Amino acid sequence: MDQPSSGHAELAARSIPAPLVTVQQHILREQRRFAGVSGEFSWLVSGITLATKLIEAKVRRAGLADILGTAGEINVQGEVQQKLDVYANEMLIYALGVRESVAMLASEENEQPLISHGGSPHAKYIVVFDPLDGSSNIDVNVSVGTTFSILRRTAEHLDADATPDEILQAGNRQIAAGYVVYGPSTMLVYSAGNGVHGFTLDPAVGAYVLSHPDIRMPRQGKWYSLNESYLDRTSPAVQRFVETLRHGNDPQLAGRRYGSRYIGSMIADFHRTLLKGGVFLYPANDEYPRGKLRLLYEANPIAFIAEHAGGKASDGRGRVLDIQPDSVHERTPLFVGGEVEMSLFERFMAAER
Ligand code: FDP
Repeated sequence: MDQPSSGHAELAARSIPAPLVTVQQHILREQRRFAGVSGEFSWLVSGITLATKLIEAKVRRAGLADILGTAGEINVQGEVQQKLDVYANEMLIYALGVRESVAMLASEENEQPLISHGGSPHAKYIVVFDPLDGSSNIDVNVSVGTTFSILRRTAEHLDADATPDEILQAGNRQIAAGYVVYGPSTMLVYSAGNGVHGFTLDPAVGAYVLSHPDIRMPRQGKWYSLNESYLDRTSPAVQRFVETLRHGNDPQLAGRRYGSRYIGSMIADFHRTLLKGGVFLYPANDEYPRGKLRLLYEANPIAFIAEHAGGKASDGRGRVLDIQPDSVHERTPLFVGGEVEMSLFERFMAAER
């Protein structure tokens, strides 16, 4: 006589497909493996996923904005049209501001950080973000993104308001970071220090589902990515580095001659570099003597993701994640890529010193 089957075997027998793993499930699963990580953290991340879904819905309609009403006018829903980056900022502030675990928010769009749950003993996190990076590309239907970095408060006692200097932490103290790229599909790339994982937004169910577990950056790629128009205004070492990639004339490159890819939307350029390999660079030049990209909410999350995927990120002198920031909106040069490109880069920079 047949033995009664267990629930598990029964499910398998009915050949129910493996359930989707959402970002929330993934974080909860990870938390079980690390003592001392509370549910507050996954609730915080759900603020980011909620806000970015609202942003993505708006980005998808960007091309229709002119039909529905121009900026400053009342549209058919009776809402005043807003610039997308202002909207994106408001959504993140709204979704994160109601999370009790968030003590302070700092955004590219706000001169000063915003205190959200001052004095709450539960408010132990700080979130720094760029709500819509690459926004100058929206008009021409090019991918844009949101970057974020999560820090722990540094004050010993949480019963006092967070102070802006608590934001000024080196990137190596990020407890999680990532970005969302609004491209042909919308994808969240995230790390809490235990691998880099990609979740694609399934529009049918409205959830980010695990599509790219444990992303590793290829050791060597075939593209470099920079705004080449500035090249003759950067340092000779950077110029030599790019020339060498182009000609493939260094033994370390094993004869590979690199091609060029530059979108001009950092997250899209970095996302390609993460998945396909190569190097993305935004060096200092005479127009931006300290580089253009912002350390806390652009370079740091990108560097965190790159390192946890086996790549490297440098400001030309050392590790991006070791830079001690002096101000919330400070800029930095950024060179980020795979092992082969970055070790060649470091050699060229060292030779210049
Ligand atoms: P944007 O000004 O469109 O927001 O950080 C800002 C940024 O875009 C990056 O996304 C992008 O990589 C860079 O500026 C492009 O700058 P250049 O036009 O100087 O190449």
